[in-house]
Amino acid sequence: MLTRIDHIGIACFDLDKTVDFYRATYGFEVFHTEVNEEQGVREAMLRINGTDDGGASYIQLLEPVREDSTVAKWLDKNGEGVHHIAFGTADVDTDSEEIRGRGVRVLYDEPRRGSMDSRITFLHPKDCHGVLTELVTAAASHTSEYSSATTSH
Ligand code: MC0
Repeated sequence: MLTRIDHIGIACFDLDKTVDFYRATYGFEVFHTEVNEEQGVREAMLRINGTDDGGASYIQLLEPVREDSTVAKWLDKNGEGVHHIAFGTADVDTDSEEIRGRGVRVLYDEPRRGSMDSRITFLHPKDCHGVLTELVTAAASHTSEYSSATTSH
């Protein structure tokens, strides 16, 4: 079951400058950064809020690290902007198979590694009314980190 917005992915040309914009304009701070070589991106996760299923919601800023990455290709065509949305689920395997059974193309046979050791897959934008859609199961460590933070309040 999809229970939350995990993140909104925003493609940018210059990650550091874009992070500066989000910090100066909205006061959002970077929660996590990494390079995902498989996906060809350098990314910053700006944590917006925790959610009651133990996950969280983020803005994900994405800068390509290779000319042949999907984000580089998308930036060439569209310029900067919203690249995808991601829904959070406790079970990306089951949900992606159910959605595949409804006739939507799921891009990976098995979920792959996403930000912060999450497990991710994507749905083809042409089957989702023009929106590249990602499904995410957060790593258990991040889920428990949030749970313990909320139970202490
Ligand atoms: C492409 N299209 C999109 C789109 N990307 N539409 C909406 N949003 C997007 N982001 C459209 C194109 O405009 C085109 O439409 C058609 O889809 C085919 O696109 P293409 O430019 O020819 O590119 P393809 O077919 O080679 O690849 C598109 C595809 C690819 C969605 C399969 O981008 C993909 O595999 N994406 C999933 C992986 C990904 O995006 N990784 C980066 C984020 P027309 O009408 O012109 O035919 S990694 C990430 O986010 C991780 C780190 C995480 O969250 O943890």
